[in-house]
Amino acid sequence: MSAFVKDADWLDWCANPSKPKFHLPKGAVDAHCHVFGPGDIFPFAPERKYTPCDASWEQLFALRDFLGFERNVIVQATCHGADNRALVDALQRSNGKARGVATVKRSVTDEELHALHAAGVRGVRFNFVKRLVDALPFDSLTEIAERISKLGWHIVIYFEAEDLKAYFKFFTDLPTTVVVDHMGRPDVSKDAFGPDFDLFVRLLEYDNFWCKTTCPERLSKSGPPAYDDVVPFARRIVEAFPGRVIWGTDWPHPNMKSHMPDDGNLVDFIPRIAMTEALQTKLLVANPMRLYWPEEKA
Ligand code: 0GY
Repeated sequence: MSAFVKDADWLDWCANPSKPKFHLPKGAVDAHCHVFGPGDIFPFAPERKYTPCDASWEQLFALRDFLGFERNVIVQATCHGADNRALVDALQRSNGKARGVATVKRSVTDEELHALHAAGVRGVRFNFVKRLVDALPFDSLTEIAERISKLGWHIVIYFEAEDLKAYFKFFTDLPTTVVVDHMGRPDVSKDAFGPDFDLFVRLLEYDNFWCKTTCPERLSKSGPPAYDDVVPFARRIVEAFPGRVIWGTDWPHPNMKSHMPDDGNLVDFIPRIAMTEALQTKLLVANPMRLYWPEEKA
């Protein structure tokens, strides 16, 4: 019996995804995914805001192979807080085929940062989504940013669109490459060329900013399988910033309430937002390789 009971309304990841019709290019990277536990081995954090089902590294790597990806970027999930053991274990079991984004506190030591680097961590995540975390104060984030910049790491930021205006200066003052999760969570019932999304585009005009054109399932109001309402937003970003976009499944899709996506169907979404082979190769191979495996020159 697991020591953890998942939330009553928790939706489990899809155990039987469809085979994508879209053939991923050779070397494709799933650049946003997570592992959960297993809770009996890697306990969920006491301060977590949700308790998920387990989602192990074996299951993640099986999905990678099934969908046709070659590598993963595993992002520390908030249910593990700043305890990165499940992430590090997955990285170490990947034979160099996974890199990671960790969560750290101000109290993290240099030795701990170096150990994370040796395991394959290349970034930290600053999360401003209030339902997921109690955000750290800005001065501690600034201090962490300075320290990790010396390792050549980047910062992944996750926030809600309505908070962008308030955080804009803090974000653009960050001293590293900055990668934005899920296109800054736009309200896709609005115009993809309207003032709200224009503000997000202005953020990406800073050339140290990158964007994950991820999570149609999370953003869509029109829903699966087509997620039509997300297409113009993602396409706008892919076409305006082709050298600074990446893509990932977001498996095992924490906190989905409306439905659980079929990961094969999510892969089939890619050619609708990156419409040429050249854009697809940048999004799925060249860009994530430059960010996470820069030592492997093409
Ligand atoms: C995502 C999105 C979510 C959750 C987390 O770390 C997390 O708990 O990232 C969310 O609930 O929107 O990127 O997986």
